[in-house]
Amino acid sequence: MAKSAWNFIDGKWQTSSSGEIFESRNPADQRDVIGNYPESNQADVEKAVQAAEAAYTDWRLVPPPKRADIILKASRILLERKETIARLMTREMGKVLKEARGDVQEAIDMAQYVAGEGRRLFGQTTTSELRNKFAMTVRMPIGICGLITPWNFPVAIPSWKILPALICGNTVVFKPAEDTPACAVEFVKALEDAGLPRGVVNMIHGGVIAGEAIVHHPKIRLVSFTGSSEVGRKVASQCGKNLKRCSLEMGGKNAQIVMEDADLELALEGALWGAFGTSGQRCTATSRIYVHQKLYDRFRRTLVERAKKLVLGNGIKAGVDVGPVINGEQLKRIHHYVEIGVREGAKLECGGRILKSKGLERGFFYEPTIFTQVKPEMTIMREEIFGPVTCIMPIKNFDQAIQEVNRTDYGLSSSIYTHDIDRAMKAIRDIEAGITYINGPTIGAEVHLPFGGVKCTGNGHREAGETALDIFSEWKSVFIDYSGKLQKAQIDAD
Ligand code: UN1
Repeated sequence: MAKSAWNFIDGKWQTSSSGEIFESRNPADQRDVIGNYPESNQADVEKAVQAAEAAYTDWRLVPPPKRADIILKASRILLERKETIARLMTREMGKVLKEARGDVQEAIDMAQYVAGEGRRLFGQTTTSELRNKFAMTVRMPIGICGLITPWNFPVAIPSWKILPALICGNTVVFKPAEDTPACAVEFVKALEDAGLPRGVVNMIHGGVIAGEAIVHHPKIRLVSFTGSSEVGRKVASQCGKNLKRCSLEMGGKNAQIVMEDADLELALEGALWGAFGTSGQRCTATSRIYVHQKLYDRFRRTLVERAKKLVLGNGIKAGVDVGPVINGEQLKRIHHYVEIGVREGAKLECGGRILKSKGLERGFFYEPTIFTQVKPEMTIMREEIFGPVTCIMPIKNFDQAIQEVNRTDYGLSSSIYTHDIDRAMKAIRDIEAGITYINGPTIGAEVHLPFGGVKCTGNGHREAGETALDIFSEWKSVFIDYSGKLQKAQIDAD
């Protein structure tokens, strides 16, 4: 049964003034309608901003440990509802149930981590160059934050943005992806049920119109966006014009290196999980694999064998390894990339087809796909595909591997399988990426460490970890002079 839900503004669930709605449907079976959601417009964003502005007056003064109490309560609520939300997530965006549980767990972890910050939010105390003077730094909230999130981690990523924003004392206008409104509703409900005061988090459903209204709104002082580089660039330039703070987390073209001394079995398991987990729809997904020539044939053969055995299907069913991709447009886009790969001369080792076999005909299923005989300049080796497609290329030595890994516009995640400590250390030093795994796949970052990337992956910020606080707060330097006279810094004494 389709349910309708609404925007959440000033603590009230309400429809959009546009009167228009959009549907959320199950990508594994398009007959299954999850619900109808309002297509919001500028007027809705305006209302949300007004609510966020009014709520900010008091929220910024709530002691951070009290803000943390609410966040911790939300984590308990999410834990109680973990199974229900995970099932809804599999239904709404397709990832297999185990991974959907992981997505909710990531939000629980983030809530627990952020709640701890309520009793930290450390600044510095330091010396002064003058007598009887004290100096320190404190974090200040920024104001109203506009948070725009993607569909691939429909609960985890909203938690990465909303919770650090809240602990710092900001209020929020949140626009979840149009493909996953139901999951976003569940996350916001957990905050509502945890006792978050009205207006502190406001949620607006919708697409480009709502998103642009958020980015353009003069009272929204910060925009945090996770999504494609194409949209990210637009967000950044608009924010640049208005001198708004803007934090971006965009694409990846993440690579795994397998050296000749690697544990082959471990490297294979990692590659299979990194490339095809979440149907390759993670910004951290493994889309390039560089294997030492000594292991190349065995690695290639076994990975292809195993990829062929992966079971595609509705992620709610036990035994299914790979769910559908998010929607028809994305399915076409993935296939288009595969066609380009073939045209440019890469060898399709397996996959490469949209699957319409029995039981899958009403969903968006793409076969796990592996290319070999690839060249660095090929489109499939350069552009982010965001689907179950990976490329394997042989390398002669470590130096070549590092060079190839860095030959990309992106720099999110990376991995090397080796037992050579010197090489591992050099990889940590020389790979241009925000995340490097030693003997682990490119996916699976933990919430208490900074998350983000270099080059075109981001714009210098890091979500998660303590660094998230730097996105959502401003520093103030404070000088307290208790000398009772005018003291002049930098001026030579008479
Ligand atoms: C993303 O794909 O945008 O590191 C986030 C990982 C997950 C988060 C991925 N913890 O793979």
